[in-house]
Amino acid sequence: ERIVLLGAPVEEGSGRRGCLMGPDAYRTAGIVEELEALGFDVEDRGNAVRAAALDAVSDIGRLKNLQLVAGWTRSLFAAARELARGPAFPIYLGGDHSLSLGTVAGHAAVADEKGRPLFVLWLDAHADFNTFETTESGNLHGTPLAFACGLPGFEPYLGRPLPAVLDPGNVCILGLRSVDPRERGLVRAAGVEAHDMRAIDEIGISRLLAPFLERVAAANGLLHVSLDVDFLDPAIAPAVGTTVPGGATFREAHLVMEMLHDSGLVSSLDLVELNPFLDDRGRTARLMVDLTASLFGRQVLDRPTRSF
Ligand code: DIR
Ligand code: MN
Ligand code: MN
Ligand code: MN
Repeated sequence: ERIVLLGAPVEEGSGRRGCLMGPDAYRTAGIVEELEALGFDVEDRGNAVRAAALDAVSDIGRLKNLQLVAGWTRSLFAAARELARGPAFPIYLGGDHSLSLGTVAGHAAVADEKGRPLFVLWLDAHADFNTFETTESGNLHGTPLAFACGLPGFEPYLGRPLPAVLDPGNVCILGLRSVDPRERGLVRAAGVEAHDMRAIDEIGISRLLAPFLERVAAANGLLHVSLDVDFLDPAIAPAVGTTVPGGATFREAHLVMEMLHDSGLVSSLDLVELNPFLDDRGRTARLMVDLTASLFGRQVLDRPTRSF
């Protein structure tokens, strides 16, 4: 089985610098070697290059770096669409979460070509469901899920109509603990399945995830996973610009990855928001690589593959 790595050194969508070093931090932390040790044939395609910033796109109000983010969206959409059509499993090495503006759109377009529904699992402290209207920070990494779900007003990213719109009913967000007031209304109105940390505390992360995986399986869907470093508790993952206390534990995060592996449903992965400038001796980068290894089958004891 083949895995393709594509670096997406995007940092213009977050409020600070450093995510541009993310792809190389994953390489330094051994992502290629760890996946090869699991028996995969890994091809590192290096880093994507941003398309020209569109002059036609004018910066709007307090939105930060809209032209540059639109350039990244266009190049990553094209790259993801090509990789989604191929036989290998793509892993996008971020880069801030605005890279998912392009990757999710690319995978949604190809799922549409294949006549299969795309599902998205969003592992994040934040919902990333802001629009140009609702964003309080102006940071465009807070918008990718709203964009993918077809909310209005994102013309500068990729023009309109979108190649394919993600059904909000096919999205599951896990790990929430920071949602802006107006953003919360959009999440509710769209009907996205969204679980906050309290739900994880009370119900348990596996009991929240399993029914979603059952839905993906029943629909013969493709599943894109977007893993934001801030899904994790900052005590174990300090290398992110938007830490929020009370995140997923080491075991909760690995359990999600292990269940995803057992499901056999995942078809593409974003690793986002790693800011190596904020890391502590590379431990966040290494944890993200270890979580990726769990998603690709690393386990302590052999288990029969579970079906969902
Ligand atoms: C906040 C924080 N909701 C915003 N968002 C993100 O800026 O829109 N932080 N994604 O990582
Ligand atoms: Mn090892
Ligand atoms: Mn995010
Ligand atoms: Mn986040």
